[in-house]
Amino acid sequence: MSDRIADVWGTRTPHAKDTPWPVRVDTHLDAPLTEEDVDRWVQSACVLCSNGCGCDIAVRDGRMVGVRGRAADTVNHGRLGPKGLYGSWQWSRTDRLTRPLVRDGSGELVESDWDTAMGRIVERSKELLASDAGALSHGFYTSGQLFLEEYYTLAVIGKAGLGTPHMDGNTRLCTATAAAALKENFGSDGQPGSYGDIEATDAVFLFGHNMAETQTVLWARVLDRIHGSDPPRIVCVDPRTTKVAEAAEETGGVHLAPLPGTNLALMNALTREIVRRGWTDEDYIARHTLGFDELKAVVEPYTPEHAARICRVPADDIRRAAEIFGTSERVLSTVLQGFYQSHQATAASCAVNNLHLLRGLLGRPGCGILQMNGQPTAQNTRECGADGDLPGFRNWDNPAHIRQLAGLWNVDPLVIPHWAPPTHAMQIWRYCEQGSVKLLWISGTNPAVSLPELPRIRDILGRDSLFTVVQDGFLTETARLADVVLPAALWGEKQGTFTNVDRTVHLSEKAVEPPGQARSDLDVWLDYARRMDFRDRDGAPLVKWSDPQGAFEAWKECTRGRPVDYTGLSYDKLRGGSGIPWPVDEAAPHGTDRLYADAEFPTHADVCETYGHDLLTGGAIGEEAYRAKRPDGRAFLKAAPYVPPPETPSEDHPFAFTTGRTVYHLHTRTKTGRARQLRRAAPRVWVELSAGDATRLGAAEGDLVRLESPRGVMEAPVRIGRGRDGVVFAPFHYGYWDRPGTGGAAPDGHPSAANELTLTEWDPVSKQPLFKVGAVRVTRIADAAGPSPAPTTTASAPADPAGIPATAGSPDAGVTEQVGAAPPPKPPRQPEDSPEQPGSGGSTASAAGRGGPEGAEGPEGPGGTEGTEGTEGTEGRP
Ligand SMILES: Nc1nc2c(c(=O)[nH]1)N[C@H]1C(S)=C(S)[C@@H](COP(=O)(O)OP(=O)(O)OC[C@H]3O[C@@H](n4cnc5c(=O)[nH]c(N)nc54)[C@H](O)[C@@H]3O)O[C@H]1N2
Ligand SMILES: Nc1nc2c(c(=O)[nH]1)N[C@H]1C(S)=C(S)[C@@H](COP(=O)(O)OP(=O)(O)OC[C@H]3O[C@@H](n4cnc5c(=O)[nH]c(N)nc54)[C@H](O)[C@@H]3O)O[C@H]1N2
Ligand code: SF4
Ligand SMILES: [Mo]
Repeated sequence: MSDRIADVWGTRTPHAKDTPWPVRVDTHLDAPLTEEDVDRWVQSACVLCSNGCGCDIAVRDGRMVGVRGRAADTVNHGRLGPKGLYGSWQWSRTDRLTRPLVRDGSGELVESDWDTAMGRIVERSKELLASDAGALSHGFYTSGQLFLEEYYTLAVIGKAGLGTPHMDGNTRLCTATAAAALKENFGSDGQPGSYGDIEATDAVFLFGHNMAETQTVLWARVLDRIHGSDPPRIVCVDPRTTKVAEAAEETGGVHLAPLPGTNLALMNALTREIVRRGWTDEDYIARHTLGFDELKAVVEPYTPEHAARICRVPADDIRRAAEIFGTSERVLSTVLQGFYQSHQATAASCAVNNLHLLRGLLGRPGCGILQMNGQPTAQNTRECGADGDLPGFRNWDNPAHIRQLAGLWNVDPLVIPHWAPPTHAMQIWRYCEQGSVKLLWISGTNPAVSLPELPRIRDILGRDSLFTVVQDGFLTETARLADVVLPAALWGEKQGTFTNVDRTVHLSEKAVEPPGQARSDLDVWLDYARRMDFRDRDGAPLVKWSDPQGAFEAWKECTRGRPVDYTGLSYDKLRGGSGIPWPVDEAAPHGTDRLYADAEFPTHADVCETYGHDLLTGGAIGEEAYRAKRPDGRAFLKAAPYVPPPETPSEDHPFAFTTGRTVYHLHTRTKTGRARQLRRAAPRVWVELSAGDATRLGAAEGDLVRLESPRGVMEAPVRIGRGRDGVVFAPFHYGYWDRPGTGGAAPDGHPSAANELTLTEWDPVSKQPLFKVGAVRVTRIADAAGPSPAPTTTASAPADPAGIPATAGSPDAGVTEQVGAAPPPKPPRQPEDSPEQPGSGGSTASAAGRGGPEGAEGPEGPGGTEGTEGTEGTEGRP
């Protein structure tokens, strides 16, 4: 048994480059149960991050009692991380919402029933639709954590039933930049790379991505290469000394620790260096890209010395990083929130895409780009158009795309909002503040903790002019401020599919009944559509399905011929196997590992998802200007000059403030805070100061400090950490649901949410808010009551470990790891998919084997873990 709180990544299974990643099956069951006690194993995939690890849910007496990684899954080869092991199911028996709640005469939320709650919503909805405000009075703010079928249903209701442009997800806070950067360079959303690139690569660049804590199983995959022969070098761009940064040092790579908010200056210098040193693929650039000359001109001023002054990193480190990128045969890049949640997010993320284009490192094993997602189903929010996109990666500005949707849904094209770009979340909240959005339906997100500038958000949610519906499994901070609360069935309690970062689609089966009267989000929206009586042109019901599979089939039609083609998938095909990456169509019936192998990009004006933007200002490029460039399948090289962030340290607020995550919690902790082992591992908030800054402030480990920004206050004990001077870091996980009734002023007097401090600003292209840049003042306010509660196993490890207890699990944290079970069967993708074969819709299918190069996932292996390979249905006991 291993303790996966203390040992986050589990036992190493090292292997050489271009060899398969060994299988290790991780199982955790509620102590003292053993596999003998499990009634059924039900196929699923973990929804606690974007990695999408395949797992089976253990069910006993109708309840979830544990999980086991699926050996056959191409994503995880059996492994699970701490969140997946402990946090994916333990919340299921806790204080769930079991009945709808509505406000009574005195303004209290009281238990009610579905008829009353839905009746109130529908009454309000109809009243508003009949008023002058019409559909523009309705806003939807959804999630990256529901299922594909739910998003698509919501999108059809919003876009064709109501006709409101005010629909977005918390994906705006999460992966809006991933989508934006992919669209700007390649013409459409869709990750080029595959996780299998890890097996084949020579260098991994992580840009603002703490993979070690936020996709732990993907990091285990990297670690197994690092510990094998011919390891890749790691380059980490992060102001903190994360485990990724440590690996950079260990592998002879580079840790660049830029001041928050300076990423683009660094990227411009890396680009300039690669161009000037001649590490480019001139032929690839000439044949497959546009914009090289402009790019060279933009980056020209960014000498390593110039960028070094802006970023406060050594110029030689920039040169070394450029050299590793420029001279490694194969490079894999990942990008995440350190880049996305910043003021020049899209420009900096496009710069990563540029680097790959400049070297022609795309579409081949080991040469992937992963513009990461964070949430498990964020990809689907984007694909299905439950956010500010149109379903199937269609272009709102292209009338032919609108006609396609209108035909599919059998509605008048004019119903589908497309007279202006879809409204992004930050603007929806602004409309709520101004009073023009009067009904806000929030599902699967907890904005009273996760949005920037919480004092403002609480104020908006508290307004009488706004009728708020909150659909969640728990009484969150946000739910407490709602007019109607709808109890949602959660993961394991409903069926549906979702898609991870490398486009791999999984089916998650229903394992247990939801508690009380809780219903799936799908059922709630189907009920709303029925009660609203949305109709198509012929008077038939607009939404023509009544269950998840029906929604999936409808969705498949919506993707036909688009880059995101699902037409070759089915629930049955997803059963028993191991995850299949889209596009899956006639040309690629078994899925597609890598996009753009033949360097044919979906940039044709008739195909592309956007005509693009100016990266500096966000100004939209019109159709005519776009067509005039004749991109015709070539990718765009796009650059912008660096400008400083809107808030920088000043005399009043001398520290740069940045925020993020710890390995043990997901976001606002509604699930992980209810999982025993995870709660104990990171029980309360802390803030991280560098040793130098702590000394200057007279603060010792554990001392209580107050952080103040121009917007709010946060108070927490100090971890004297290993970050760079001048930067304060705080995890944003700690709202107040576990100390109820406080609306932001915590009962212990110490406001603990990092977003009390953050600012209402966003990237001009992706509109993603800037959680990683801000400025604060720090004051020491009380002596330590002991060391801070920050974990010691991660980036929050103390600079000086003396006297600080190491983070470890309790005896019930035991996990079995079966190393050396049979590897996943080799997916039969190779014969059908030929690299030369153009995919549909201008994108290109290619296949080089999910596990990387030929043979990387060879079928041979000893025996096999009993049951984990089982393909006879999903509920059979092994
Ligand atoms: N354990 C855990 N895993 C998760 C989640 C979780 O809540 N907990 N959430 C999931 C979701 S939705 C997401 S979006 C992902 C997020 O995954 P990540 O992006 O990896 O997580 P963050 O901690 O938000 O930020 C990553 C790093 O950015 C660094 N950073 C801060 N400012 C800057 C800057 O200006 N420049 C650069 N280069 N780096 C900077 C931080 O020090 C931090 O280490 O994680 C997913 N996985
Ligand atoms: N300061 C700061 N703020 C940040 C970030 C940061 O790095 N720094 N990161 C941002 C990012 S990347 C993200 S993704 C957001 C996350 O922010 P949120 O989305 O607000 O965080 P969660 O706690 O994941 O909230 C999800 C909610 O959905 C509920 N839920 C889970 N499954 C279901 C379901 O199937 N149906 C329904 N109806 N409800 C469900 C959960 O109980 C939970 O209340 O936070 C953002 N905020
Ligand atoms: S890496 Fe992500 S998907 Fe995999 S087990 Fe951990 S939280 Fe779940
Ligand atoms: Mo996210």
